[in-house]
Amino acid sequence: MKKTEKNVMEMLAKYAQDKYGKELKKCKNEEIYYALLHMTKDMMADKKPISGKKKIYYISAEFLIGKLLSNNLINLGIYNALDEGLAAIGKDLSKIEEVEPEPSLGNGGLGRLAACFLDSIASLNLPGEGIGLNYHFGLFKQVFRKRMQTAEKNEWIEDDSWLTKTDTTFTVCFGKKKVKSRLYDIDVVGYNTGVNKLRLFDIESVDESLVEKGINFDKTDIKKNLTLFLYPDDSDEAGNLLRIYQQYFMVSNGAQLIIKEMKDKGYDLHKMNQHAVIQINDTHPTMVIPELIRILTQEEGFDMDEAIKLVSKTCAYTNHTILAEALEKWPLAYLKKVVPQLVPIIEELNARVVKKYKDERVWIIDKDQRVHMAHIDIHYGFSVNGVAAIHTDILKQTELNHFYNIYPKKFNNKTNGITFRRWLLSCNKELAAYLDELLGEGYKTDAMELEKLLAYKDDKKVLDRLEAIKKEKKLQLCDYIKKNEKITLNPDSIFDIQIKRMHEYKRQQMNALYIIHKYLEIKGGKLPKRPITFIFGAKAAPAYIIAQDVIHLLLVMQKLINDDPAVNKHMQLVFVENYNVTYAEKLIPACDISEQISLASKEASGTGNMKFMLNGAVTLGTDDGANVEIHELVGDDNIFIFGKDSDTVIQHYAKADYVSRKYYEKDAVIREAVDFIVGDETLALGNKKSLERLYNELLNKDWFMTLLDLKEYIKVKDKAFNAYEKRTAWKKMALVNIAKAGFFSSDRTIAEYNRDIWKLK
Ligand code: 26Q
Repeated sequence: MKKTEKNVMEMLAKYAQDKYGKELKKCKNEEIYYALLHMTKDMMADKKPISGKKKIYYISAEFLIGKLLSNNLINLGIYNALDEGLAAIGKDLSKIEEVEPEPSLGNGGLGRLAACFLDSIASLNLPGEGIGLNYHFGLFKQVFRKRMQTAEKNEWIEDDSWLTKTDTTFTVCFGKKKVKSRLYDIDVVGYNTGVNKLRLFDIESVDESLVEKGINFDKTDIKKNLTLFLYPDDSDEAGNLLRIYQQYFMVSNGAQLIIKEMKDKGYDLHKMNQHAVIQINDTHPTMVIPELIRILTQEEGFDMDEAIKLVSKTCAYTNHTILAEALEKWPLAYLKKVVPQLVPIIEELNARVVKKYKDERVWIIDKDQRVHMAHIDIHYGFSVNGVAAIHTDILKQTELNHFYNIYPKKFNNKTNGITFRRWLLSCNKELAAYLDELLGEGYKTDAMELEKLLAYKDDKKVLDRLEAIKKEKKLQLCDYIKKNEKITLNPDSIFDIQIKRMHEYKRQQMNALYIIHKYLEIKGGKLPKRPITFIFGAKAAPAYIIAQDVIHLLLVMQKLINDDPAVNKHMQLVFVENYNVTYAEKLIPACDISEQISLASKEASGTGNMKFMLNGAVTLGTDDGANVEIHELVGDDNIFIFGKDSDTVIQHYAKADYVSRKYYEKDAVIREAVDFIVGDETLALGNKKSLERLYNELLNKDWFMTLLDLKEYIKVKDKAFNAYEKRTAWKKMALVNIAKAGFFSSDRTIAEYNRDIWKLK
């Protein structure tokens, strides 16, 4: 036994003895998990907090952190020692990790990005904190009933958890209503560095018993419900008001915390921007700007001009979307109801803009008395960034062009990244170990070193080993899916995976139409060269009806295909239930073809695309978001690109000349696939209303232009499946994708944020 292994095992044995009064060997996995949790928390508490003159506060409504045990152990440098030590006494660390519930604090990309960023900020030894909310049930748990999505509360907080209750409390006022907050911390340990914190605020008076059936609850009593759920249904006024309550609660606590820290450290508040930089993650935390101005002017004696200037030098904004419906515009009347104290500040901010600019498109309050949150950020922050090159270009040239003309210097790009600690070292230990062997461990801190792998492009031994690792990960996934979905998959088939939030712009419905097409081909006797397994994972917002219909269609197809012995030999379909970070960690390493098929111009970046690439999958995608940069890095030969480009799509919107029915009418293949949605086979298994609604949507609206790209998608997807048969060439493609993934390390992204925006050290 090596020294560290002996030490950590001895330490763990002591924790187990103290807590359960028994030998480690006699402990159940669950007991070992809690012993490890306490040991790890104590080790992190003993580590040096990362400090410095200036700190980044990353404020975000979502932090999709995933399970923490494995990552914390890796970053503390004790994973392998524990893994081996536990194995020596007949215990399996990967089974122990399963005991941990996954925190449910995010929807998707934006929340997961925030979590990757916290890991990289700490790993680059930069002082930084996440500021957010401690949602008790977070995002709903997805349960399928009658092949439909239903939503249940997602309980993740246990008595023993990574959360540490602190003594910090604040009072947050909503007009005359006062609410007491309480701060909970989660330690964020960097890779071989020190510790930062994720600070999650809660209400003291939260009442979990308010939740009725599913995720319904009384939306009126905010003293009890404020932190129950993430993004409760926003289809009605009460839901919208609750979102504003949550947002203000988050930023008011954040602002109070930042000011308190400044004072505790003896800093001059007038120099706030030298000690703090606030990154506003999408518009959800925008109210931090007027809130800070309010506090400085009303409680700290600043005059308005200085307060505005100072806050503007402290706040920076990241945009994550160009979808009009996702850009927050709150009716001024709602703000008056929830946060009347901010309204005069927002009106003042608007008045200054109106005085300076005649162009109404840049005003904060529009003629319908709606407050455009992004406009506050752009006028009163010092930096505006998009999250991939094409996304930033579109912001500059179209969506935010009138702002870009005013503030060209504020705009900058920060292409997203992912933490390789979670998305390689933790979720694909087999691949990481092999890379260690081939390349040394330098790539773990300098991801660009992965390029050294290119030297092995023609080395049969290396290619075969990569293939063997992929096979192993597929077998592990098959086991997991068997256990969770009760479906037996064929590990020798091609794994084609689309996992992400369910949304029309991401076009899962286009993938569904391909699957229908393939099903019809197989029924007609045209068989694929090798069986294909189509895998989906996605949650749809409870109020987003068409997205629910797409889930329904796919679950109907799943039943139809998997139950048909003539078909299931050649293709299988599984839509995994309750897709989350934990599931992603199993799915991504097992993937052959990564589906990134959004309508060009609509996916700001995507980050799943990067995770798949890093794990040796080949992308089938449109030139959208970060796919464009993946395409540039790997070249035409190592990616499958299809579809109309973003300029063409933007033109279609500008001219309003896309008519989906035309594509349906002129092409028999498209017609057959679309008609199948409401054919006898599907209606026998599915809900008529839902399937007809989806059919009509595709024919009469198809806002995200599914039928525009369907034919080319079918062609290029078939090409990808055929390419898979040229095994050596395919394995080379996988190798090139891994080798070129280094650019997408969030360490690179964070280094750029720091160099251009935060300027911490
Ligand atoms: C807004 C108003 C009302 C209700 C909900 C919302 C809302 C909630 C969540 C708007 C947006 C979100 C989340 C957005 C998101 O996850 N965006 C993704 O961000 C990733 C990280 O930058 C990108 O990679 C993805 O392309 C982008 O879709």
